[in-house]
Amino acid sequence: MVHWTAEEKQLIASVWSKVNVEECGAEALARLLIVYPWTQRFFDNFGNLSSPTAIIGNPKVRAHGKKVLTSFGEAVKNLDNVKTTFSKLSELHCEKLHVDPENFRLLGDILIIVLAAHFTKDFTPACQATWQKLVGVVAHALAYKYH
Ligand code: HEG
Repeated sequence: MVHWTAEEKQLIASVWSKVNVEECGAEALARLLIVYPWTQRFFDNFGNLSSPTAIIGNPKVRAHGKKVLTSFGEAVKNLDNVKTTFSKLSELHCEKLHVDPENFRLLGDILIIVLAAHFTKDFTPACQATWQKLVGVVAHALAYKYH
C-alpha cells in the first residue's frame, strides 16, 4: 500500500489546483503521439495523425487528452485508493483496448514534462519527485488487471 506524506499530498494538490485539464491533457497526449509514434496505433479511428501539426490540431486528440487527464484527476482525489479507483479502467485498457502498460509509464513521464513546463517556478525537485511517484502509482494501478 502506497503511503503519502502530508507534504506530498500538499505538493500534488497545489499543482493540480492550477492544472487546466483541457490544455495539459491535450498537450500530453499530442506529445505522446509525436514522440512515440507507435502509440498512434491505438488511435486509428482518430483521423489525421500524419504530422506533429496534424496531431496538435486534431480535435479527437484534444478531446481524448482532456478525458485522460480528467480521469487522472480521480487518482489525485483518491490518493489512498488509486488501485480500486482505476480497477475498471485497467480492465478496459487490458481486455478491450489491449494497450501495452509500458505506455502508461511513457504518458506519465510526458505529463511531468508538460507540468514542469507550465509550472516552472513551482516545479521544485521535491514536487517533481512527488509527481514522479504519482504517475508511477497511476501506471501501476492501470496495469494491475493485466495478466
Ligand atoms: Mg486510456 C480510453 C483513461 C492512458 C489508450 N482512457 C480511456 C478512457 C479513459 C482513459 C477514462 C475512456 C474510457 C471509457 O470510454 O469508458 N488512459 C486513461 C488514463 C491514462 C490512460 C487515466 C493514464 C494516465 N490510454 C492511456 C494510454 C493509451 C490509452 C497511455 C495508449 C497509448 N484509452 C486509450 C484508448 C482508449 C482509451 C485507445 C479508447 C479511445 C476511444 O476510442 O475513444
